Amino acid sequence: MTQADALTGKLFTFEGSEGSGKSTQIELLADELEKMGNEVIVTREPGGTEIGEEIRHLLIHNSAGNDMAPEAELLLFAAARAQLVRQVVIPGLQEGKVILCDRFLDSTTVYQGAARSISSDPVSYINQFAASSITPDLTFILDVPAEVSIARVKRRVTDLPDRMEQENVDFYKKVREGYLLLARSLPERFHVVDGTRALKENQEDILKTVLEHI
Ligand code: T5A
Repeated sequence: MTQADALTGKLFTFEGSEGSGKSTQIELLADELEKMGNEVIVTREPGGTEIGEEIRHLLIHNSAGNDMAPEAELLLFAAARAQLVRQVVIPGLQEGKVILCDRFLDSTTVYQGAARSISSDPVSYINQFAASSITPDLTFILDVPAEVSIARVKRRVTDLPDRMEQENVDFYKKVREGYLLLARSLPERFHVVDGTRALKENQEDILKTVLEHI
């Protein structure tokens, strides 16, 4: 862990494109870890705090968001993260808890950086500032082809239109490539999981890997 020694907990983050299976695996993992006696916090980005959930609504479900400039989008994701880190992540790590976070700063690197083409310097600086330089102990990337993402998202029924899910296949391909590039550049932090495998197989892989870190 890169943060100060007083932070005795662990932060595991889950990344990947829409429908890749992050939430499903987080839920399964949280159950297992709690049964083993760990104190677990499950949270998500954007969201996880009252302020973050309001920002989430603005980013994802608000129709006015269709005209949002990529730079405004970047700063709103960062604002939600800044709140989550200070209100949930740092206190949880100080209390020795295991935090499972559905998306974190790598989502910004990939979606706003690689897929929306904002240059890497501001993305990287804003990420570090928002996350107070907190780095996950380990990040799982649930990797699925763009077509699988789109098919899974289409199966889901929601009553609100989701702006981010209306992106085309090229966008999802850029997201996937962005994650795989990150994983190649920092192999010690990333663990890539084939999101098209059976749920149980991935559940066992993720649990085994987490147990090696706690
Ligand atoms: N975003 C976010 C940014 O652009 N920048 C940022 O900095 C941040 C933090 C978040 C959006 O915001 C963007 C990225 C996103 O576009 P969201 O609604 O939170 O939006 O979307 P996701 O995080 O992608 O959540 P999803 O629910 O879409 O995907 P999950 O959690 O990966 O998938 P899950 O577990 O819900 O599974 C989807 C379906 O697939 C099935 C499940 O049963 C479910 O039906 N499934 C499988 N089916 C077969 N085999 C498997 N192995 C399966 N695993 C799951």
